Amino acid sequence: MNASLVAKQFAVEGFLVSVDPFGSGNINDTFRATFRTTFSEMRFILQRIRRSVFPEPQKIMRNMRIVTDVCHRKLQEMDEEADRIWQLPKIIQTKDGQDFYIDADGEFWRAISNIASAVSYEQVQSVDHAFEAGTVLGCFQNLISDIPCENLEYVIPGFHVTPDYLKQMDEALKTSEAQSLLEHSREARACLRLIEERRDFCSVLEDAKAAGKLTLRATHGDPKIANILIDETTGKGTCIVDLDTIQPGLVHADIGDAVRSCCNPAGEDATDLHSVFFDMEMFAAIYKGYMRHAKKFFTEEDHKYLYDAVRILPLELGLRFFADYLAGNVYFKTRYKDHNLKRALVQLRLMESIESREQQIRRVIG
Ligand code: GN1
Ligand code: MG
Repeated sequence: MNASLVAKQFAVEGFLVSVDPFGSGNINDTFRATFRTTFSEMRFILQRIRRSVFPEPQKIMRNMRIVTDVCHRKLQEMDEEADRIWQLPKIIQTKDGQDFYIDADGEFWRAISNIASAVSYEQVQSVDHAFEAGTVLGCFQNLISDIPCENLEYVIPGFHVTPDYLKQMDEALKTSEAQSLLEHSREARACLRLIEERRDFCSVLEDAKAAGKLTLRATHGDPKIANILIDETTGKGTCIVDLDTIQPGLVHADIGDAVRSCCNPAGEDATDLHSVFFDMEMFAAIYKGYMRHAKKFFTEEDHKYLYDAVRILPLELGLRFFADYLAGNVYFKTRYKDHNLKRALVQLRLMESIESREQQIRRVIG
């Protein structure tokens, strides 16, 4: 069903003016719908959820309902002492009171409120921007830190379980298609070598979890810089969006992911690998912003694994892109041939840059 027809299924007043593609997600299809009445205009975000990635999309909405209810209540209580207005999307229900809509083709759609007067950037803009990104993630994690994991669903089983991605790569490598890709591409062989050299390291966070050193908490799952919105007027962080991947996990995956995205000023889609490096100034800033709030729930053990988190997330994402390249680009949307291979190379280059700065990074972490 097309997005305009679907938009009209949600409980929004007025006349549908437009539905346009929105954002730059790699998985779901996102649109922004605008409705108008004689006296007002209402915009909301409409998304078609990729069933091959999210096997049970209802679970996304159950988690989102729990998390947004908790956060909205706390944010309202916080108003007095807060240094800014925090925002967080609200679920917009269908006309018959459901949190999602399933169309005639069986496609799963949901609508959430639009965040007012805020912008997002694909790449970090400044040290202040990095600080704000850290502040927003830390604040969000703190808000959800008392939600019991038992209350949350696993929307993507194995999400951010790095050794599972190794298994996916190993499976893909068994196919003749993947072997042929390797045979014909020096870059693909370089990727594989960089990953193989770190095979043992891939289980560092999972081992710490199994040993009881790190515990599961409610996590965002995808706090990349583009998912953190900045208030157009004040320049302060105001919101974290893309709440699809909320599920029990390690806060390390969140902070590692935010760092890998924020401290690479060349961005995920850099075409010149020489432009990719780990920016220490950005790291110091995002870390400082993050700890403002995260210190309220961070333990000593959490602290010990921070460097590993910073190192493993670009490795993990590089591995995910590379495994998808080998498997024929079935998970991430791609815009050109070998896009996933190029993306993998960027992440692995970033990882090497992190490794070469290990001592500096550890000094900042303290
Ligand atoms: C995907 O679709 P998007 O852009 O929100 C991916 C993240 C990656 C990200 C890299 C569910 O997120 O894990 O970090 O691409 N989301 C999922 O850009 O796999
Ligand atoms: Mg996402």
